[in-house]
Amino acid sequence: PIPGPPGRPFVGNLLDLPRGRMIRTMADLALRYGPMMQINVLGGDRYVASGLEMFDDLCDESRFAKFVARPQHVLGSALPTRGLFTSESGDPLWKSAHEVLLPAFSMRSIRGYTPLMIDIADQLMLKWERLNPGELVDVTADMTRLTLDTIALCGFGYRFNSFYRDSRHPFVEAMMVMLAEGQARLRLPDPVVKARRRALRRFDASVELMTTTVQGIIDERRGSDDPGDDLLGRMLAGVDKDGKRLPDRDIVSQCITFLIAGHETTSGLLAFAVHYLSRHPEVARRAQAEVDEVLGTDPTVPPTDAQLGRLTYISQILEETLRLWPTAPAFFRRPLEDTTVGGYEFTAGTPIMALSMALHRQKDIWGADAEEFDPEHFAAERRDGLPPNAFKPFGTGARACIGRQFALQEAVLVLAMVVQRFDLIGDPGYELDVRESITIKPQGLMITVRPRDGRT
Ligand code: MNH
Repeated sequence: PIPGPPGRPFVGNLLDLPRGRMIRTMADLALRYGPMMQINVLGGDRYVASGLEMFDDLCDESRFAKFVARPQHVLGSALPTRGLFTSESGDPLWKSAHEVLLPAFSMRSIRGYTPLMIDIADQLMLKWERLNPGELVDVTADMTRLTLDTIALCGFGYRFNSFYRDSRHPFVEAMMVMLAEGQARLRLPDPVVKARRRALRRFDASVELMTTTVQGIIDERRGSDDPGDDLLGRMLAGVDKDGKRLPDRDIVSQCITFLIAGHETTSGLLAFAVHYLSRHPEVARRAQAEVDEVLGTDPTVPPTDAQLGRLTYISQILEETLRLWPTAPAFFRRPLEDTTVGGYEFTAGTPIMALSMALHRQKDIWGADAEEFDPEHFAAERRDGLPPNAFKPFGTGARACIGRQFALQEAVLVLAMVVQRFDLIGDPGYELDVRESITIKPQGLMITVRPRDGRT
C-alpha cells in the first residue's frame, strides 16, 4: 500500500490536481504524503517518486529506462521521425543520432558557439540599455526571445530576430501552434482529436512550415562549400559508430527538437534567476562583485570562455534556481523487469514519475531551509558532500539532457552580462507566479533595470 491522498469515486484525485497547477500541487502532495506517492486519476494509478532512496533506484540504468510519457509521445508523433527527446530507448535511430550528436554538444564544440551566444546576448543588453528609467521589462518574454534566437543561430545559422519584432517569426508561431495543440490533445479523446478539422489543418500546416523551412536550410547548406561548424554542420558531417550518416528527415526532426527543448527550459531558468536576484540584494551584490572581478567593469569587452569558467558564484545561483524550479520539473522511468523502488514493488513497464522538483525540496537532503533560495546550498564544500542523485534537473543516464553544457554556458554568459550592466529592481507587490505547460516559467514577472553607475 503506497500512501497518497484519499480519492473520490470515479474521478479519484482529479479534483486535487487543478489544471495549470498540476506540478506544484503534486510537489506539495509529495512532500506531505512521502517519498513514494500514489495518486489516482480517472481510474488510473500514477506513482510519484520524490525521495532520495527512490531516485537512487530509478537512476539505476541496469534496472530502469526512460519512459516516453504522453506529452512527449504526442510531440514526437508530429515530427518526420522521432527526435532524440521523444524516441523509445532501444530505438536504433536514437542510438545513431545520439552518437552523431554527442561531439556537437561536447564542451569543446560549445565553446565554439560562444561568439554566437554573445551576438544574441548583446541584443538583449542593447534593448534593456535603451529603456527609459522606470520602464517595465517582461523578463520571461525577453528571455524567451533570447534563448530561441540563440538555439536557432547556434543550431543552424538562422536568425529569428525576435528582438526586432513584436509578433512572432512565422516559424516560432508554427512551433507555438504545434506545442499548444499537442497540449490540447492530451485532454481530448482520440475521436474528438480527429473531429477537430480546423485544429488538425492548422497543426499539420505548422508542422509542414517547420519541416520545409529546416529542409530548405539543409539544402542550402549542402549546396555551399562551407558545411559550417554549428549543430547542423556537425550533423551533416557526423557519422555514428557504424560510419552511417543521419538521414535528412531525421536531421529535420533533431533541429525542431533542439528548438523546442532548447528554448523553453533555458528561458525559464534565466527568468527565475533574474527574479531571485531582484529579491535578494545581497546575492545580487556578490554576483556583481564576482563579475566585476572576473570580467572587469567595461561592458564593451566581450567575455572569454576562460572567464566564463571562473564565474563560480553565477553558476551557484543558476544551480540553486534549478533546484527550486527545475524547469523540466519531472521525468519518467519504467522498470525493465519486476523490481522494487525504495522498498515498494513494481511490475516491469510501470511508468513512475521522478518528480525532481519535490526531490530538490527535501529537508533531509538540503536542510531545514530547503524551501529558501540560497546559493550557499551549492557552495563548493556542500556540493561535494551531496549524494549523487540529489540534484537531477537534467534527467538521468543515457537519456539525460544532451544540451546541459549548452544551456549552462548560455545561462552563465547572459546572467553575467546582465549583472555587469544592471541593477535588477523587482516589484515588491509581485509574488512569484508560475505558468505550467510542459515546462515551468515565471508568469507576470515585470521588473525594472537600472544601468549601474554610468556603465552603459
Ligand atoms: Mn534538455 C533531455 C532538461 C536545455 C536538448 N532535458 C532533457 C531531459 C531533461 C532536460 C530533464 C530528460 C527528459 C526525460 O528524461 O524525459 N534541458 C533541460 C533543462 C535545460 C535543458 C532543465 C535548461 C536549463 N536541452 C536543453 C538545451 C537543449 C536540450 C539547450 C538543446 C540545445 N534535452 C535536449 C535533448 C534531450 C533533452 C535533445 C533528449 C536527450 C535524449 O533523450 O537523448
